[in-house]
Amino acid sequence: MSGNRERTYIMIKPDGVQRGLIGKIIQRFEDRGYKLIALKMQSATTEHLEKHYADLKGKPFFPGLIKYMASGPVVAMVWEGLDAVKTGRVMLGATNPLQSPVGSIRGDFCLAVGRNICHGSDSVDSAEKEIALWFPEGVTQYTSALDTWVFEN
Ligand code: IDP
Ligand code: MG
Repeated sequence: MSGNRERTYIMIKPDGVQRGLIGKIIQRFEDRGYKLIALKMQSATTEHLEKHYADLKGKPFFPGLIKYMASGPVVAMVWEGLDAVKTGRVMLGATNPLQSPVGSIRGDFCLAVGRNICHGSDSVDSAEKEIALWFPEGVTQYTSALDTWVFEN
């Protein structure tokens, strides 16, 4: 089987929630064959968001980013499947929506880098850290009825 079975942390940001894009974003991951193993809506605190974006502390846009992310609830999710981290990022598009190809989530639904509606882990290592940060209670475990239709083995 090519590709690694991975988990990635995907989050719908406050603008994605307010614009009514939750269903559309989830649909794309379901349609591709990824398995949803954790999901919750949460209004994150500034402290929590500063931990999530710790790598970006010091960037000029950091205060605005935290304010944006704290401006309303987000939808936190964990998706599992082949190459979930890399393919999840491809499905999201580039950080700047104007450079995101049509067909990607950002390329289809948004325009501004500071309002780019979704987040996806950038490596397997960050995915593990982000899943632990957003889901300290753990994720679910179940066998998907689609497994044998989506995976070769
Ligand atoms: P990513 O979300 O594609 O991984 P990062 O570089 O990790 O991009 O940046 C995190 C988030 O910070 C971006 O998704 C975007 O919302 C915001 N951001 C990044 N660069 C800028 C910028 O130049 N201006 C405003 N916001 C930015
Ligand atoms: Mg990032």
